[in-house]
Amino acid sequence: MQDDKRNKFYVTTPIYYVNDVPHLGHAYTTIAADVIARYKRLNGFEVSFLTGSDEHGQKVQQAAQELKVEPQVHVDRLHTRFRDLWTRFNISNTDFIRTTDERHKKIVREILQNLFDRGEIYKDSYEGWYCMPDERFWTEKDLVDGNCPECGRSVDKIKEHNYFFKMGQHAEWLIEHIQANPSFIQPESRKNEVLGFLSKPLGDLCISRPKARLAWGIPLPFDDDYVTYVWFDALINYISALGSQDDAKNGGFWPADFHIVGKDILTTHAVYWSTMLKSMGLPIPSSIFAHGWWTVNGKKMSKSLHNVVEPNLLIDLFGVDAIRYFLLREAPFGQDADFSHKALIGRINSDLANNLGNLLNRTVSMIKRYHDGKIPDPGETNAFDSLKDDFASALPEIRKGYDELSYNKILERIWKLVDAGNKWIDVKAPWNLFKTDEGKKELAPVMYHTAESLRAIAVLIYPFMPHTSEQILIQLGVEGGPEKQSLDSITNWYGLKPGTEMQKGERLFPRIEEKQEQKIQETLDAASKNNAKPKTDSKDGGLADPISIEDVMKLDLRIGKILEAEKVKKSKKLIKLKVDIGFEVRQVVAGIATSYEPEMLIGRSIILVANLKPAKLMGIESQGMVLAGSDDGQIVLAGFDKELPLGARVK
Ligand code: ME8
Repeated sequence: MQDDKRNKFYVTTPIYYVNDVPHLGHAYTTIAADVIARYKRLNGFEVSFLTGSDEHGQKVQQAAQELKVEPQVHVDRLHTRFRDLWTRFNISNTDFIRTTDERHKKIVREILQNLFDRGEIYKDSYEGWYCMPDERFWTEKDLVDGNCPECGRSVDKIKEHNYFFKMGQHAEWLIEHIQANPSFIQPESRKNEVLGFLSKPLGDLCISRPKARLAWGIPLPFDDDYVTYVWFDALINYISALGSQDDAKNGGFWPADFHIVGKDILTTHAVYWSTMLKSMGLPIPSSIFAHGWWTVNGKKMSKSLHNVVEPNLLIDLFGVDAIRYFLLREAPFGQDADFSHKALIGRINSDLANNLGNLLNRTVSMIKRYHDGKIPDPGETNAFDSLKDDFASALPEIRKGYDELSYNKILERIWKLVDAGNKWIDVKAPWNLFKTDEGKKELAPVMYHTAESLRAIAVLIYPFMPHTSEQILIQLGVEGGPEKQSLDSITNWYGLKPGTEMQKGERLFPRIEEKQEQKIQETLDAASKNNAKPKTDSKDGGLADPISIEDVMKLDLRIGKILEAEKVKKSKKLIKLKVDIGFEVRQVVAGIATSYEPEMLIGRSIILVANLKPAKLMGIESQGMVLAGSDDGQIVLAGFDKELPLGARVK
């Protein structure tokens, strides 16, 4: 990390796909970035903290088509779900970039033109396998069982002209850089994944998509028939948000100190982005941190699995800071973790209510009782320095934790200090000191140091739990909020002014009792039932009633080949097909236009329900039905790994 970079610190999150529902996984990354941003501010850094939304591409175009609105209208509506969630989570981002912002599109086009002029981008014909949902090309050897290696869905063979970025020339220096800079890819364990990727020949990157296939993107400045590949567009957000590629004009924030991303997008950041920057003549980021997954019952959260944990509901039930704390305390940042409400409630009751809440409540009520609600005088003696020393010795460990983004270790260390505060009260037993005149002499310094330890804890937890930190400081009568405190004030101690009147504050972290827990569980169950309601076309539930083998045999399924395809006028969904099933040619009307362009269909093998009674769709007779599956509105035609003769029966 470049702590000496002119006292400026730049941290980013991925820009999230605007058409996804924001879930706890997205919140995780964004909260983690918020914590380091707040920590750096406490250390006097000027911080640029960027998040945003990724708004171009096939899925957005398709969803907008289905809703019969312009894509821009669609993304204008959708991106606010992320913005609003970040406000609720108390995220202190300094900017929110959208890839449809003019400022972004302008810089993307400038960069493309510059690379093209310098011969870093060239046009070539390309033949490969294309995964529509992922908008990615694959080579034959990338495919797994003939399917997309990323999402497992079917791929289409596509031959077309496209533009390529000369990425292949960059492998050597990148490997050297990764090996020479251990903090470039963090955690350490992820480094080998990237090196493994780079050990295979690194090809050039296809960075265009023909407009005929995908119109919703940034047009290439040197060829209006193409738009920019979403990843080439999206990665540039980290530069375009700064307003310029020119260091003098971008406020001196580049290179980024941390790109915080999930492990799914490490390669795009470590390889695509680094090589893009190199050919743009810009330094590469100091560090890319790829964290682990939040799973539910061992499965990655995903909209299509209906298992996403809805963050707004969690905030309503448990409060913002409890969730921020839990997410970063529960598992090491680089590793996967399984989410459960039970574990969350467990942490709230033990760490927050019993430990921190208890320290606060005891301190405040004793100062009220013994010192009239005013911060007492610590006196001259250093006989009470043991608590102060505990805090001072923890600070270097905590700082180191931030350099490595070991959030769970930082919190663990802070909670040892919370325990030390509680233990101090137990050992000093102010209630006994209050009983005798001799004891009363010690009472004021004991209570001062107790209160001061609480101030120090408020400062330490500020990056993780800003609201709680603020509330504790209010109760201690400290003015100006946590941002006005500094980490050095923990070593210097004596931050509280004797005689300051304490203030009434919110009751923080009441215990969640068993009865309440039951109610919470009911609310969550109801919500997840709603979430899990199978759609009629869902792949993971909603099975129809059983049928017999005789019923199955009634279906006459045949292999066919599409000879002609054209869109049905005035229909967004229907395509009229001519299908050869060996012994005759059928006219079939299929509802697949949201996922297939007619040109893509010609010559394709399909499976036809050949004995379906003819029916009219928009006045056109359909003599059969084409088999297809769907995932989140994406329709995928059924087919076979190997060519079969036309008219062959499928059983
Ligand atoms: O990939 N656990 O956007 P995206 C933890 N637009 N983190 C998770 C998660 C989970 N279960 N699910 C998602 C994109 N995330 C691109 C990024 S950047 C130039 C373009 C988090 O909406 C995690 O940070 O699919 C992951 O990398 C990111 O969301 C993916 O967000």
